[in-house]
Amino acid sequence: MTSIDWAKVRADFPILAQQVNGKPLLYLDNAASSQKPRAVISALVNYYERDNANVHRGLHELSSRATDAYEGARVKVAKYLGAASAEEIVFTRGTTEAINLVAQTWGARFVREGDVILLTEMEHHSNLVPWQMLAERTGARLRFVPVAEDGTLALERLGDLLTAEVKMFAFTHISNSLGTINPVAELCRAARAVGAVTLVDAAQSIGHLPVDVREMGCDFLAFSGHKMCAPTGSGALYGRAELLDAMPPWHGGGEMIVTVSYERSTYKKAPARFEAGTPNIAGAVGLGAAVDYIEGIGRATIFEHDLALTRHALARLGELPGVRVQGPRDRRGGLVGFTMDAAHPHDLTTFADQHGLALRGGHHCNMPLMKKLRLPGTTRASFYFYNTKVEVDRMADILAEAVRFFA
Ligand code: C6P
Repeated sequence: MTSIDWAKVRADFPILAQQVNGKPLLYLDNAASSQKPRAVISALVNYYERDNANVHRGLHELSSRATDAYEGARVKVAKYLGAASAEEIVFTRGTTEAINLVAQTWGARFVREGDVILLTEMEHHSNLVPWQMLAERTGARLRFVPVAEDGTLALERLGDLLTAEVKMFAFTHISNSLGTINPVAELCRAARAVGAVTLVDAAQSIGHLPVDVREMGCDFLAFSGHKMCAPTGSGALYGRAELLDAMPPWHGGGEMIVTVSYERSTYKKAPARFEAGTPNIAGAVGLGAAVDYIEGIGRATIFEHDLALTRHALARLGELPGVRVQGPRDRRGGLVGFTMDAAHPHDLTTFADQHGLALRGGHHCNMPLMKKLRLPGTTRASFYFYNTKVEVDRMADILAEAVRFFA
């Protein structure tokens, strides 16, 4: 057991020490976006106060510092993901952009009419809509691995679904509404056996548990910086070098070309090929600082902490009449989605806000899944390492009050 002074860690997050609606802020909406520690905020301030310039093009001191900081962040992200090299990391605005990049470029090159894109029924809209758009353009078909009663994937169906026509199997690591942790390595192995390429949506796992692309055996992995203590608008796509280099460019413009004439252009290799124009330099610098910060605590330690809070939350929610938790009981990430018989998720979430408690209520960008579950949505509490057991108890007390209020 690693010994961490969690109170000291929490003090690194200035935003948490405030009152909301006259009550101490109880921030349990971390699956939507995490808060930022001083180390990340300072990295942004330092960058803008000392090093700010454009990257890759300037032959002056500040530009070379900015370039070093930007490319240094790429190396950090590559290590964090266990990638073979920094060339396998394409900076993006986040998970959504990373998945769209793959659907549009890899899809344009490799997907044809009659091919199948395999997804799961628990995908966030950002790992569904881009594939629907690709299917519309190409005549490919979508298939879905069902979600079973207990909120896990019905893996016994995989044999029927993962056939030779499947070109891509794209699935989430952790469901943002059910909390299910999918067996990524097993799914990637099964996909490889039929020659399908894999994409892992790591939006909900990236800052919460160890993620190693080579251990997983995935071809692509997408994540957002803002869910792992980094600035909004930062994130990355990991892609195996061989695949990235086989993909056509996406956005055209500066920095992604080798030669340009009035008629045509030739393009750089990845990752520059996919990073046209001036990138989010400060965002990447902040992302690098977030990687350092998280690694300073340790992802396995963060996962243990998440899990302890989740178990405690499940126990406390289990005491409340008319409250039903969605998703698996055991193996799950640090979030709990639930319904309360007496209250619509939006009303319950608004009630919580009156008490300084930030939850999320609604379909969580999982509309088809909510429809399948016959739910208008859920209310979701999602934890991070700066949350405490005392906060989970306070949440339970507020929800108990809501049960009485809405009765
Ligand atoms: N889920 C949530 O509250 P972006 O918006 O690109 O940073 O992340 C999209 C995304 C993709 N996949 C999963 C599994 C996600 O959870 C998210 C973002 C937030 O659950 C906002 S809807």
